[in-house]
Amino acid sequence: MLSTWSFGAVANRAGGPLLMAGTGALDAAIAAAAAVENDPAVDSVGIGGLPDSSGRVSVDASVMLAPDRCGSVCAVRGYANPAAIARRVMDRTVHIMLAGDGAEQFAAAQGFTRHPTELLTPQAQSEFNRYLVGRAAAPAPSRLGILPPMNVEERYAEASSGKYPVAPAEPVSQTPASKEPMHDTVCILARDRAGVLAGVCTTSGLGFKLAGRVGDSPIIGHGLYVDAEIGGVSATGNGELIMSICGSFLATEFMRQGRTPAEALLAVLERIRAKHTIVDAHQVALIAVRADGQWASASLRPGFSHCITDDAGTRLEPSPNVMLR
Ligand code: SD4
Repeated sequence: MLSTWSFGAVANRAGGPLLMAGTGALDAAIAAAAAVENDPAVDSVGIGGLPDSSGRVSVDASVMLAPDRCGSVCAVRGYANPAAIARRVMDRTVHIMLAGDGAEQFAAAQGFTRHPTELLTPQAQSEFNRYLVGRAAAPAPSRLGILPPMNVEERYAEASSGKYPVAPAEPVSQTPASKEPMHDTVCILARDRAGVLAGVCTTSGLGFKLAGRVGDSPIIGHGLYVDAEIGGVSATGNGELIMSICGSFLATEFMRQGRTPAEALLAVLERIRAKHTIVDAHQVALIAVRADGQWASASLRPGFSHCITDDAGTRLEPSPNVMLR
């Protein structure tokens, strides 16, 4: 079982023993995901997730075994375990993805219980209050997910008002951000004793995202892709960077072409670097497990850890494959 960030240890502690005891890959991965989703101390997934810019928490998740066995939900409010709901979408519907109200109605019909506080913990509420103070004090539109005016009419109308200063892109610094806070997703790849590979990706999305914004995590091929014959990949970090190049699908295809998991992940990060202006706040990290069990993680910047559970035990380790050192 391979998972993302330091809170991957919460996942692996719950799911790893199941896997070792012979539980199937998907069941073990969903149990691992639920442990993180239900942990209010993790400010990025399920209960305790940071809210959007309107102050409400919404969650996204996907699960995948193979191109014909996948499911996801996005923009779901009030349900702590979107990974399990995504699995029901896979198992009980002819669809792959349900969004918003419809996903919530489906969850209720499937017997999931709505969380009494809509997942917002006092800690997340106080982070939100701090965010509001910061937003009022220093409006930096690009950091709030709102770009400066982009079209000609807006630029013309706003030019004299100074209302939307156009911030220059921040350069990549020599000392890249290496802290883990602000990271928001647990990705889990599990390979069971029978060699079945399963992936789960679950998140409350980027903290303080615009209401309605959906990232890579619930979209098959972006935050997660599994092709049983080749392997599986899952991604975390700035969803917009990952989505722009179909990150998890691309890495899987690189493995299909014969690259090792580490080579495939670094090639995806290279593609992101080539196609974007990378700023200090950007981070992307990926994990991969090939069908034969070979695995790797990689990240754009230092500060990313994976958690691995195998026959030698469970280890939380910094990823050795870092693109921008
Ligand atoms: C998103 N990729 O919603 C997620 C967030 C994340 O570390 O993984 N942050 O864009």
